Amino acid sequence: MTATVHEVTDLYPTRQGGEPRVIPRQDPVVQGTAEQGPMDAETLCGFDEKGYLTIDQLITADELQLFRDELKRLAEDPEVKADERTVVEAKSNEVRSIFDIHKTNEVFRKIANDPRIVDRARQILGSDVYIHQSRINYKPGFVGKDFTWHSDFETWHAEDGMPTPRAVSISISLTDNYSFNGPLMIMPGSHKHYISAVDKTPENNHKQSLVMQGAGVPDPETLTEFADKFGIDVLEGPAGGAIMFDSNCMHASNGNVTPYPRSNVFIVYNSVENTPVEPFAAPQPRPEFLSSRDFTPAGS
Ligand code: 6CS
Ligand code: FE
Repeated sequence: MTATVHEVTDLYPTRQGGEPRVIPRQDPVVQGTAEQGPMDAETLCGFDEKGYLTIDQLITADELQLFRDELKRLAEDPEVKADERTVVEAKSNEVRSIFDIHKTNEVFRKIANDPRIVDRARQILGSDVYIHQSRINYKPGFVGKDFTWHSDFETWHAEDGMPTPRAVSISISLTDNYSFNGPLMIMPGSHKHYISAVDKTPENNHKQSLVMQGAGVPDPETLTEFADKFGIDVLEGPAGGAIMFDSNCMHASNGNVTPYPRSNVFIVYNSVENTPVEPFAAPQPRPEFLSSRDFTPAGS
């Protein structure tokens, strides 16, 4: 098998064996300006510093109800459950995630291209943006499992070939996020430091990584250093709010043993100047429902 030679220099090597390493981020976090709007300088500065920002009441009560009804309908549709883009929880077989919903579902296609979100993503990334990935995370009551600590960019670099962390995610809360039902946790400031993981990427890794990530998960020692250095912000908030976070934030969420689901819709915007090349550390590219090859600018 011929080795893949990258024309693009790998500034973020990972999963090459050896020892875990921490590499300083080589790229700016915010590439747009306050003048470009809609966010002011203070908001952009906060994002640059912490790696995330919160938006109270991004969507209306009517939109929230519409999204919730759609969530219920999708989770109960046997065809959706059997689809390869749907991931179920290991034990309960309840729906854990549904990927690619900006392509397969008109309700979520619309919000994914809404200027309230796209204009913010364009401003942060300083360019036109397209949707790299979308998914609904259900985190159902009682059986919703955790998402262990990780950097999304580390996966998207290793397995999807995303060259730099010039990508931003938005998580729109469709249920109330309490301290106790598995809200998103972010280490503020961790996005400026890239953890180069050790284990190599197995063949068809996504078949297990979307249920329980293995390759790319940082080692406990480095995670402890990060937690000591950056702390852990627990992002509680009412349904309808949203969190935008840099692709290289160290983040996680705990399991949900409460009766209250923690469901969100998650959309990833990548700069059109940062489109994927060959994977940097995987035997083959992941399927299109995880890493879109449609670079049409969002919002159109
Ligand atoms: O592998 C991925 O692309 C997904 N995995 C996680 C744990 N977060 C980001 C992304 O949706
Ligand atoms: Fe993630």
